[in-house]
Amino acid sequence: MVDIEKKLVNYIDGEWVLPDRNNYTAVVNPATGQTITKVPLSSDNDVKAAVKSAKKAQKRWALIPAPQRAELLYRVGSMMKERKEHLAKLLTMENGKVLEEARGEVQEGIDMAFYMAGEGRRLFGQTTPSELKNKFAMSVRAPVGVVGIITPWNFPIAIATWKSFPAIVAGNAVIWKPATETPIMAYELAKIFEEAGLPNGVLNVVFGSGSDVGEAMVADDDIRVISFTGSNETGRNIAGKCGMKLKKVSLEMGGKNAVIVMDDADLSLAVEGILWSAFGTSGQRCTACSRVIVHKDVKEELTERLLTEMEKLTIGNGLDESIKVGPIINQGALEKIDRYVQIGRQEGAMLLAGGYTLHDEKDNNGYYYAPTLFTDVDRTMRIAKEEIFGPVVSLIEVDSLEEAIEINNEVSYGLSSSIFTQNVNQVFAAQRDLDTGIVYVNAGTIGAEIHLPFGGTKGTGNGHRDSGLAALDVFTEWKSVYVDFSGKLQRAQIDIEA
Ligand code: UN1
Repeated sequence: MVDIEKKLVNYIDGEWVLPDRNNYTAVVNPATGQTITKVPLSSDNDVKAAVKSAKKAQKRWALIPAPQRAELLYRVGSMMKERKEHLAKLLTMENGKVLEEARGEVQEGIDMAFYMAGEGRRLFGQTTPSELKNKFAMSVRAPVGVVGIITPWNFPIAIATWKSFPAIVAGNAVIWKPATETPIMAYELAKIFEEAGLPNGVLNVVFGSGSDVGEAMVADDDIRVISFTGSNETGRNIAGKCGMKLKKVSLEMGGKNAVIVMDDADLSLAVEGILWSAFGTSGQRCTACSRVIVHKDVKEELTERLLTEMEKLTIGNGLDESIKVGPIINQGALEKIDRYVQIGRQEGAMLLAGGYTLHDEKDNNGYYYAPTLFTDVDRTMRIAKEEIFGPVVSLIEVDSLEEAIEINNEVSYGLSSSIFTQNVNQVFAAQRDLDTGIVYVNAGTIGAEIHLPFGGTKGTGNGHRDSGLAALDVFTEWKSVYVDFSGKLQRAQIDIEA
């Protein structure tokens, strides 16, 4: 068995196995700076072993009827539900997000389990008439084979369920590389699958870095899909390599999400929405609000109200239920956020709140950043265009809805957007014209539900979607099947006379 207080090991072919080389890195609780456990830095040999086991297992797994494969997901969902509190606490410890949000993330995984289990009894294909007599035509979803999933540290369990559950219910076997910062959720989820009775080799977890494990997965011809959530740079690198190999790749790479506040908005609601979207998870969501595009007539009032509410935010260790904003994942991320704040100052934006790192009084080795608000931000500034991935918001003033939409759309990302207005015409115009994969009306930019497609336009991805039914398109191939029961050779397009 694995003693997670000492170190984690890989999960390959239904066994917990030591990595190929004796190389580990520390897993640190970002709230305290203390080491929780160690995680293997595996090599391409570990990936090869995982692929070998997955190839063998997948053939058998695909022959099990989908409703039975789904039974297993029901069990996984039920076990996650029973262990929700346990999982949430571990998630807070390895990732830092506050307990309430950790519970929410685990719930997202539970929802995904039950939703995808339902798909085991649907997995709808299509039937369509043939152009020929006595011939039947249909298209069915076939599993792709062995698929690779690469998941980030900011949603270590939810995003893993968005990818692995549809893959598994559709009859694939999975090689999973979790982020090295947050391997405990991967360990816990794999353990749940094991206890739920998943056949050996259908899910394999290989811990390690992107440059070793990730690259080996991309390079391996037996892995037919790579589904990745993470940074833009890494995603583009993966896309390039997969492109040359004609390997299917699904990418989700962040956002520069805006809340638009119109002059008729319910300002109390808008403030709540902005606070939750911008400072929840310390801004470390792909969907986090990092721009507020505000109508000039309500700018002053909105700013004042925001500042008043920001002062009330409690910052610290997320295990303490009174805390609203947890730590930043690590020192590197903290420095990146601070660099952006310095850039914002140099660019001439006015800093109204925050703008500094801080220490929790009890856990003074954690990585904390004060919720930060800039105003007088010009749309051309870097802080208005680049993803910061931290608790930093830029206020941009506009005169009209048209201008707000133009500014929302001119960044290179297109994940999430939101508008606060009570004008129904503006609602419909905005939902049509905002160039993002997710649009909210009178709600912040975060809080996507798992049965809708998740992803975005432009630099956010490459057209695929996580979760929702769309996830099945990533993990299945369309197979067109023709059954000719005429007893003679009928040539399509030629023997078409009635
Ligand atoms: C992410 O930040 O990559 O919509 C995922 C949300 C969450 C998922 C975020 N349900 O904010």
